[in-house]
Amino acid sequence: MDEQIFDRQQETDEEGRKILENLQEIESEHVEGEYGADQIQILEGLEAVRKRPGMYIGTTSLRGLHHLVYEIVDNSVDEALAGYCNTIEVHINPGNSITVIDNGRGIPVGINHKAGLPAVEVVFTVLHAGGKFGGGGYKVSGGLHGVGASVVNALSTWLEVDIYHEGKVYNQRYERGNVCYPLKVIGNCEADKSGTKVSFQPDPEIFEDTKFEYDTLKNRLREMAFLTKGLKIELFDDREDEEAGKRHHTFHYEGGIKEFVSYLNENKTALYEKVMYFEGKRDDVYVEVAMQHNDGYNEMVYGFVNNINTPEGGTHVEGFKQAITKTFNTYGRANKIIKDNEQNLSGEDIREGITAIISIKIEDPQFEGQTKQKLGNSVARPAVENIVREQLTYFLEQNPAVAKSIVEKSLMAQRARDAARKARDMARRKTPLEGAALPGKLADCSDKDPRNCEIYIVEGDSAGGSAKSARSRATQAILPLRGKILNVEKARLDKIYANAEIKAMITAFGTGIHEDFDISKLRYHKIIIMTDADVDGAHIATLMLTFLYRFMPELIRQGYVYLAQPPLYKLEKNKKIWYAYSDEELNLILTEVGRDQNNKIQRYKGLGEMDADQLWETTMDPERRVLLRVNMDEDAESELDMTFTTLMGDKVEPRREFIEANAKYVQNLDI
Ligand code: TTJ
Repeated sequence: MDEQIFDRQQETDEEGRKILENLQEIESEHVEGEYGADQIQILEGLEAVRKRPGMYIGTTSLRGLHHLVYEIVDNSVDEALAGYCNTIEVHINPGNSITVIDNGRGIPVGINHKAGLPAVEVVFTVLHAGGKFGGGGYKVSGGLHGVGASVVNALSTWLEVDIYHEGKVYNQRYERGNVCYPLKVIGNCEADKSGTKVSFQPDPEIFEDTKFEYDTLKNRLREMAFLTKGLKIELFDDREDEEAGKRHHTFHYEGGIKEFVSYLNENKTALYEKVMYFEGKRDDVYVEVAMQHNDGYNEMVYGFVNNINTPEGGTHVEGFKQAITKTFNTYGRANKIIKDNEQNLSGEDIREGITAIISIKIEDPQFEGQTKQKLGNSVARPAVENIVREQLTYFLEQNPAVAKSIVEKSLMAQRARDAARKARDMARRKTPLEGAALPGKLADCSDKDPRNCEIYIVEGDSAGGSAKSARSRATQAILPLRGKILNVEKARLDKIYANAEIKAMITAFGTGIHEDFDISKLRYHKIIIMTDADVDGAHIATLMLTFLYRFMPELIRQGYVYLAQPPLYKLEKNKKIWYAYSDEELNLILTEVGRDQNNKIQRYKGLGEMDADQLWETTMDPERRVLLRVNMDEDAESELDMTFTTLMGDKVEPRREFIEANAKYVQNLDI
């Protein structure tokens, strides 16, 4: 591997040179001497960003707000990938401005002759100066999300940049994209210090919400650190007004994605000790793969291209899958673990319980698919396939005990899968035309237009009964489930398909699952999980969310899944009634109505304590209820698996931690 690293260093030097060259070629349409005309063009460019921010950052929601930070950090990560930077600091400042500091070479301060401006000013004021450097080697910025630092500048009330270079500190400030003054020297620094510091304040005229979520940044920055071995990323919450107080995290992984896999398997039981790690370069595609099986049944395969995750997979993930399917079958046959009369292992069998990261760097990534999150470059397939096949074959020969445990687990998976398939075929045969019949316990609604329809999944038969009498029959369906549903994290497919509660949900929704999943067949556009407002209820809700996430993640991604919010308290006073959904709310109401002995306060312990009218009024009436929509952070999806593992996994400690943190989780609805 030493050779490889050496190789890469030479290339990255080359990269730096190319970027510099590119930087001098960016705005060829700018005519020398016409500074005024150039300025107008720049301003028009950034004005376009402010007019249609969605076109540049996708959304002006909280997600778009956080993308501003990733956009700036990506530039520093590029400098780290080029081999010139090993530390990045991110600060959330009081007032929700952000500061990013790196110890790279510093954005060039020299005059870019074509623009007649310092290069740094070009970076922050010319649209596309960020990502579109052209053939400048692997860059994290300018990928799927990469829009360039100028977009961040345009969408900030102010932005300031300091550059530390050869003993001097350079500085420039912008307001809503406009230059406040020419680049100037504001002081001296140690001669050997270098780096870039950028601070910016997202514009409340643009963003719906300008308050950063520490955990959102934390999760994505952790992922970035895992993906860039050796890079230290620090996050500081310097806000004064946070209940949580000042927080700080440091992420630094010498092992990179190898440690990423260990982290994802942390709360599971690994099938063998080692995390496999394969690395190489082929046809200009730099490939890194890390994998380890656990004794569970889920597949966690995450693809990244230039540090951006690819939830829809693509050629890099296909290459990986092909490689392991072929290699394990070849090994199993050669070593007689798979008998001559037995069928080949399928890819799914081999991937049962696998945790794998496939991270590639490629010069000109092409993204395809519905949401442009699927890698299309065909060159990536054989690159990953060959590197994994070669190095995995060698690994298995060196580690026969590991090889045997994986092939044997795969054989068991194959048997379970066969059994599940037979059961499914039987079920299908019963109702060949319409698919399986609707479950007996379902009280369906009469409206047949899914857009108008909702289904309440209710914990317990008694609450189910109340919900059935309370509901609006036309549009609300009720499916009562008995007690705790099966934990799909701990069960194999045959057992999952045999579970009555799970079968009922699958048939009621109408979409099918896995490869049969078809969202256009969804029978209800709101799937509402209704459980008691206590720890047990939260646990049941989590079991259901786990099932939905593992088997029908699109329902969550597309925003069809909700949590009902039953009240915690009822307050009766002088024949008037108030409902409170939290302790704070109860306090507010009490402050308003006065605290005296006329108050009758009831704490609801479960849905069952409410009669049908109360349930309707407080939790089910579309005019009055509060629903929480479940969403997930698509920018750090790997964290989601961690959450579910922590919740549902084997080890006892982490699970307790979760249940304590659960109240927040359910309220935020971010899973
Ligand atoms: C580019 O190639 C020549 C030497 O400097 C390289 C460079 O620009 N490095 C660089 C940029 N390091 N850090 C940045 C950077 C950091 C932040 C926080 C924001 C931006 C836009 C760039």
